[in-house]
Amino acid sequence: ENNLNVGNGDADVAIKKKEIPIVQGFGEPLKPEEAEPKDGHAGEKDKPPVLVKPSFVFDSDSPIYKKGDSNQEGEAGKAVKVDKDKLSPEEKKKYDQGFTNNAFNQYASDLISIHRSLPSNVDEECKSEKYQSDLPDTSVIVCFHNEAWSVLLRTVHSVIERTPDSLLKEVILVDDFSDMEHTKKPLDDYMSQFPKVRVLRMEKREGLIRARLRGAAIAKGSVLTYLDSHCECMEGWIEPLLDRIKRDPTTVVCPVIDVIDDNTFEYHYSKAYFTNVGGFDWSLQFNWHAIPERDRKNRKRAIDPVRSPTMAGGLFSIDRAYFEKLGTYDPGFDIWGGENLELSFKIWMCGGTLEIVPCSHVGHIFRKRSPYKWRTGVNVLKKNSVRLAEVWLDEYKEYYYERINNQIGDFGDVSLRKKLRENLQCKSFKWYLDNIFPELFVPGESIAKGEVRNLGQGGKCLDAQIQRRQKTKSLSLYPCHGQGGNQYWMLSKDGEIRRDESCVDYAGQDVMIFGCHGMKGNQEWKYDHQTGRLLHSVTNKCLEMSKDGAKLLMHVCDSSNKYQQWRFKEYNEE
Ligand code: LR7
Ligand code: MN
Repeated sequence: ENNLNVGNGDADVAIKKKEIPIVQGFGEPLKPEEAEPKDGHAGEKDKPPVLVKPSFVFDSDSPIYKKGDSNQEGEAGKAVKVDKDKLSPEEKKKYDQGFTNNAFNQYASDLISIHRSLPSNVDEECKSEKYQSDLPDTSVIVCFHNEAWSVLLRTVHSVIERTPDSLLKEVILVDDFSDMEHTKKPLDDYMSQFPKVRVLRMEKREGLIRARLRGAAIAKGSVLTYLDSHCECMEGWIEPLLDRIKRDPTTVVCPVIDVIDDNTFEYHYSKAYFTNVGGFDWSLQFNWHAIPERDRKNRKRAIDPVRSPTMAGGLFSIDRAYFEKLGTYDPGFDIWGGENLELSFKIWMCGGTLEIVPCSHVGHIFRKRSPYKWRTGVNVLKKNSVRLAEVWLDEYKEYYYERINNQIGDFGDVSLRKKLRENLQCKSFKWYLDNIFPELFVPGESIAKGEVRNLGQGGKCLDAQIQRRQKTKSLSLYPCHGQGGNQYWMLSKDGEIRRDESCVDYAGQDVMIFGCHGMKGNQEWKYDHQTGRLLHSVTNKCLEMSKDGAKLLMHVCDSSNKYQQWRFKEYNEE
């Protein structure tokens, strides 16, 4: 079962981990098609799909093994539209099975050449960029657990075909104990034609992080480049990355991660102008946000590398010796998650630099759910995050623990990791926040925090499950569960009732959740700890729970009305 819950697995405090990464501003998702008008390739949806054999049968006659001619499905990164209704019952079954097994449209991928071409509308300025000669070579390490055949092969081919031979030391495929048939002998047989590709197998399911460490242990390139197993590298992807590392081996670099649509496999090239950087929130989730003003000012061109507080995790290059010096990853991290923040914090706190390089592009299939098994009985992600917090967050770890209701559980032994931090003489987490990520809202700066309980009869708590892809949603009431999660709020000095980058907002209709804009207005509330009143400044109305506890109302303030009285779990006297 998938353990993506915060807290002790209560469904009400579940958070969603997936999101489209193209985000402009905090919590303001920008869909790829809004970023730029599409150079219309509509009108192709009625083409009947070319049928291929089941994807684990290697059949060199299948069109997907040939270099596509320009009108083959998906060429130039175009969308493949399969009309499911027109498929035979047998094909339909295959189609559904593809989604079930992978959480993306495997059926569509199986129609696309594993050598397909990608869009050519790349940033003009990148075309004329010059990189140093004698760049260091790299090992490309791809870990996978049950990756679809055509998708895995397309990942590998995009690396082999679009990395200059002199820069590609090897490709290391680490099979994290897959059980799908095609990942065994068929994969070995197929890859045996490429002297640079090595397939490494884990003897048991280790999870992504230990699989990556195993890959690193045998790698010979002077740089390590990690990719997920469902990527497509664009022409010219590696040079801009290696160039930065050659200038300074303590610079760790990420490409721009373009979205490959999980349904149509359309490749959405994201122009340099829209480059985002990584952040995180206090549930220790990675997120994207716009380049902050202070960096924007210093940039001459949109294609200049930009500092990023964190990395998404999957796609980056690092000097091999530097990775070792930093103590690689915490080998106590299981299955998935947390390692991206561990490495990010470590890079900055221990003297390195983390950058996103706008002229390097790699596509990644973003999924809405995790298709494979995690572990049963443990909240893996939480355990990884607690280890991370214990070692790197100093006193700030409490803010994460509040979010999981202090149920930190058994996180194992972290003494070696603490020793590592000591030996490297890394800076404090406070230094990191002050200097690298000053944009982050720190709960300590808040006046009140925790659950917000109504004192009327049957008093409920303010509750919202906030997914970043949703632009707006209404604030609701729910029986208080005392788990933090979706009922955790902070009252900022500016009168915002917020969780991370989301604020309670009233514009005259329903009480909503919006991205915080920092301009007070509809997001300014005055809380009176004595009376429990939550007054909305602009409208002069008070937040009220309806008598039946079903909904939130905004009414004329009435100090005798219990239903207008609220209690934050924690209040800090000035
Ligand atoms: O047990 C496992 N063993 C594995 O080898 C579980 C997963 N894996 C492999 C898997 O096959 C895949 O290649 O690990 C890779 C990552 O897993 P995904 O693709 O299911 O998850 P993801 O894309 O959401 O993963 C993101 O977060 C992870 C946290 O541990 C890693 O850092 C991934 O590398 C990261 N992916 C990216 O950064 C791509 C951009 C996503 C964003 C934002
Ligand atoms: Mn992935």
